[in-house]
Amino acid sequence: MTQLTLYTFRACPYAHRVEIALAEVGAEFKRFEIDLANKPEWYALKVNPAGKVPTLAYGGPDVPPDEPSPGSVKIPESLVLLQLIPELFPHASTLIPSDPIVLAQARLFIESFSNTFVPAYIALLFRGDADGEDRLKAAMDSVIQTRREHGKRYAVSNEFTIADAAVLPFIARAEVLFGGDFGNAEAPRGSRLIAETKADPKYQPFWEYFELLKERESFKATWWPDAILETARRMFAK
Ligand SMILES: N[C@@H](CCC(=O)N[C@@H](CS)C(=O)NCC(=O)O)C(=O)O
Repeated sequence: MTQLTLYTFRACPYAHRVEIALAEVGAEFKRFEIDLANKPEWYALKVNPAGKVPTLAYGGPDVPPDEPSPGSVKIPESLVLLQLIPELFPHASTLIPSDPIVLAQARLFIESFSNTFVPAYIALLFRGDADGEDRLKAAMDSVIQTRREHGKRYAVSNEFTIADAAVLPFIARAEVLFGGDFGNAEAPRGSRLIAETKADPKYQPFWEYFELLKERESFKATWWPDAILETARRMFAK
């Protein structure tokens, strides 16, 4: 069997995309947690020179994760891995739509989310930017509009695809972190944003979509809010 080792970190939304994909395809793999506050020296030397998670070590001999072999291929970047994993297990999931047009729509959805929601989330969480709430609301609206255009159960399809796996970790973190007023936006900006959008009928389709995504077994098996909150407390000294 081909060796797979995921270098990951529970609080990281990018790594979470890959954890969801691995759970969706039912892959057997080794999971190794990299403490980003205290990275082992071998990680940048032998796994990912950028020192980032996620990274997947593919192939090579069966070695302990903390003794990585030069014989495996090390692949970083969550969106590359999100595409690769279902390609490695082509019959195991619906993550990659079989219709190339739907696949293009999934990619467009991810691209749009990466250019709107993700930077707005970072702006509000890490910098407390004054326009963070407005940007997040605009990004939520864009998710709503795309789903409305496609008229499907999930983002672009009636099946759960890479589009859904790419956005879910960020939406889930936005809810718990802003909802708990973690981050550099002064309280109660975050919790007000979450409460207001949940109460406003305009954003209801966004939160309904999130409720649907949360039902995935792949999410339930990879959702560690305690680890996320612990990391947030450490990062934001709360
Ligand atoms: N573009 C990368 C981003 C990965 C990333 O930024 N990961 C963060 C954690 S969420 C990281 O490893 N940062 C390095 C560090 O904190 O030292 C991806 O999509 O995988």
